Amino acid sequence: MSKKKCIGKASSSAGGWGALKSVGQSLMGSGKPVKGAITLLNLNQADGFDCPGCAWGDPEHGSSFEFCENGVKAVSWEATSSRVGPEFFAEHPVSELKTWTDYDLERQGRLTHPMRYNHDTDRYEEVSWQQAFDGIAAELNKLDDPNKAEFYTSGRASNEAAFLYQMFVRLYGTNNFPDCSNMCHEASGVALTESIGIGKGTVLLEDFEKCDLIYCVGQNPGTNHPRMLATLREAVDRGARVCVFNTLKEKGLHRFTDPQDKLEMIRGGSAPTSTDYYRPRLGGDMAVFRGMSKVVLDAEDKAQAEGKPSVLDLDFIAEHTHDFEQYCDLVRATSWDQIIEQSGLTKEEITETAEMYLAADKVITTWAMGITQHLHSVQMIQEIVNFMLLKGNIGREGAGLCPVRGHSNVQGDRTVGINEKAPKPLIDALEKELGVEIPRERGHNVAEAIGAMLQGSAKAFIALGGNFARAVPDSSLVAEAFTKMDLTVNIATKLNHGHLMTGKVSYVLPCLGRTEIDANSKGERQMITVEDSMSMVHGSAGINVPASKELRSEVRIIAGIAKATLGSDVVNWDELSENNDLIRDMIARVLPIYGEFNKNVRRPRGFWLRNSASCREWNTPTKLANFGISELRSQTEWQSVQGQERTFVLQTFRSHDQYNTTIYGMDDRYRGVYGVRNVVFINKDDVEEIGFKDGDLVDVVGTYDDGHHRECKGFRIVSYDIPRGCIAGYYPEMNELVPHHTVGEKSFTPTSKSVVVRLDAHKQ
Ligand SMILES: Nc1nc2c(c(=O)[nH]1)N[C@H]1C(S)=C(S)[C@@H](COP(=O)(O)OP(=O)(O)OC[C@H]3O[C@@H](n4cnc5c(=O)[nH]c(N)nc54)[C@H](O)[C@@H]3O)O[C@H]1N2
Ligand SMILES: Nc1nc2c(c(=O)[nH]1)N[C@H]1C(S)=C(S)[C@@H](COP(=O)(O)OP(=O)(O)OC[C@H]3O[C@@H](n4cnc5c(=O)[nH]c(N)nc54)[C@H](O)[C@@H]3O)O[C@H]1N2
Ligand SMILES: [Mo]
Repeated sequence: MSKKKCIGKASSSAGGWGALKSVGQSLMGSGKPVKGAITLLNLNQADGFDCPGCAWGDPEHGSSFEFCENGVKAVSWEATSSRVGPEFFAEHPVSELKTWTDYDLERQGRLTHPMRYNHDTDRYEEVSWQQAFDGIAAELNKLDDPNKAEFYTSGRASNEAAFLYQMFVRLYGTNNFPDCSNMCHEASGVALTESIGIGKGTVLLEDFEKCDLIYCVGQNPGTNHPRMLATLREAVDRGARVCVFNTLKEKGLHRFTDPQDKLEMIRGGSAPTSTDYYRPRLGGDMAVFRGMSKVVLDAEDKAQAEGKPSVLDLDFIAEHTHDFEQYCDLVRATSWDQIIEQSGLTKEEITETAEMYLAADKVITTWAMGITQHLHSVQMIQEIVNFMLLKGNIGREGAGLCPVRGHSNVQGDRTVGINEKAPKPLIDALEKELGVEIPRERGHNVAEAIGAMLQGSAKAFIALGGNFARAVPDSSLVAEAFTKMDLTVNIATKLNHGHLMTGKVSYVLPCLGRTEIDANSKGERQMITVEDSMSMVHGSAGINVPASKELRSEVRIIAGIAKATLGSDVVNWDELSENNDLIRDMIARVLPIYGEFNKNVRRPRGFWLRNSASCREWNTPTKLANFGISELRSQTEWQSVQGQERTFVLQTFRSHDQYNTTIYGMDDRYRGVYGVRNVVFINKDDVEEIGFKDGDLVDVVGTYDDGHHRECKGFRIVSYDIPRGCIAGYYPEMNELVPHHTVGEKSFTPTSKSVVVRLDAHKQ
């Protein structure tokens, strides 16, 4: 990590030597040598472990890790030899640790012992596992209403752990399942379920090898899904078009140097990852896609008038879709003026991009947080679907929808039942399996859990991984709410700020990570499973000796809490915690889509969970793929700040050196920022207009008039190539500015990519 704070030259392409150098630094971890090299050789191997880096699919096990800087960082961060044990906690009171940065906390290494917070000494102190389980059970059983407990899940939890967890929580009596997905791809799930009857993407990795055009929308794969760059680059290489829509010029979406290609590395070469690049304003993508549909429908009118063949797939539309005519009326009724103003693109640009679509036979659209974290994300995604339906680009080879998931098993966690909406088929099947009644009322998502915490009605909080306190909006308000709770429990690998927001009774329970050997009491090795963005399910078994003898698998920890809380009358928790095969058998009984789960998962590349939409089977109420009928918003946040002095729309995103709230280092190489994270990226004309210059410090102030003052003080201005009126900064630092009550319509996802703020001169 560089010590000096500076804004310098950005890398010329993504990947390459910069990636290797960064990988080298990662392998050094926190200064102590790690088992990195050997560990990495087993990453994504048929009998190795699944990369905890992201949810992009694996082409074939065994060849991916070398060029994936993200994966290397994630693995070496976990496989460090530094330890945070009882001595560490004896030395550092919690009030002191609270003053540390996210980076410094996690850098201390792996948690090693179950710990309980002692208010008298202000320290976490060692307890036995049984004491922890009994203590947690006592608090949970004290609550007069199980709905007063919140059970959070972060997307690294395995299918087995997540399934066991949801079974425990539902038997305990609630569907309160706030999870990281609520802050992430929830809008994709909601939109796709309504439109095509399944909340998942419809493509396989192989489809990328066959398509003619990829729209890559609102995502930064160079940092967040580096293995996707190779896919994009190959597509460009074989003559497909890759059309990017991104508010910023992201390095990885221009050129990529493949660190696996020795010749290219030596020559300093790189190859393009896109062919066309457009830069809509924040929140402007629905207008872009509406505009493109307008061009396509105009082309259809023209073709019909001239007696030429249709440009649409009329057979598909007739056989498979609902509300096409209504959609056509809506598109025709939307004015170009509104489309241009909202999107930030010209009519010519939109026409150009739509013509690519008209010319292409097989089209894939991918997207991530630049699309899902707005107020109207659900409608925006449905507009993408509408556009894709026009030419039947869903459910055939080389074409389809691809929401690119974040956490490595966030999709699988949902499939096995982490869902506050309590899906009826799942609850029915669970009741049948267990022979008892399961609650059916909807539980809390993240936004509702925050609401309950702030009101004081939530009394207990248990987290299966993650860093809720830092990942959520209004983070300092939420942190304070934690201190009023009766019980807070974190099952985690590394210490983070969430663990320091202690309730009356608090535990930190250390678990095995993906890289570590998971063995039961007889020493028999256990495997877990995960599901990637392409619905491929595969096994994962760690190879490293666990960071401490005390560590337990997530499965064993959940079983321990469950047994202490509920007893073993309904479920034999001990038996399940000894053998993950038994959990998989149970999953397959409850969710038949897994088929012969244990057999399937032992195939070399795992297996594919059948996706109804990709087979053109539409599990919607109309039994058809629905065109989503929503007008453009009358005003996006960007439009609302026009003419207001010093007021901007802020997007909060990731630097190149972080994994969500885990900060690996202080550099953002691809954006030319080194050694500093408290920055705001602004268009240089905007900087000038508001009377500042590059490098000046500003206070970024929230403008929502709801009685809570939001401010990030002393952030440094970085002049950047970004549309006027739009600014950007890093999460989680800027979560202070995201109001918890501005959430997406129907998705309830915090609007982390469109926050209205004002920039004031910095005051001490
Ligand atoms: N190294 C690393 N890998 C990760 C993560 C990490 O933190 N670090 N996090 C993981 C997780 S959980 C997730 S969800 C994914 C996140 O993956 P991404 O979605 O790539 O994450 P962000 O950094 O939030 O980047 C958002 C991108 O969208 C663009 N954007 C923002 N608003 C708009 C808009 O309105 N329109 C358009 N067209 N573009 C917009 C931004 O300029 C930026 O390039 O990555 C996963 N992988
Ligand atoms: N402003 C703003 N806020 C955002 C976002 C944004 O773009 N902008 N993005 C949102 C998104 S997309 C997401 S997904 C959320 C992320 O929210 P979370 O998933 O809650 O956060 P992470 O930072 O991924 O969690 C990191 C912690 O997970 C623990 N951990 C790591 N590996 C394991 C493991 O194997 N098992 C267990 N039990 N614990 C483990 C470690 O203790 C580590 O400190 O944040 C959201 N918040
Ligand atoms: Mo995410």
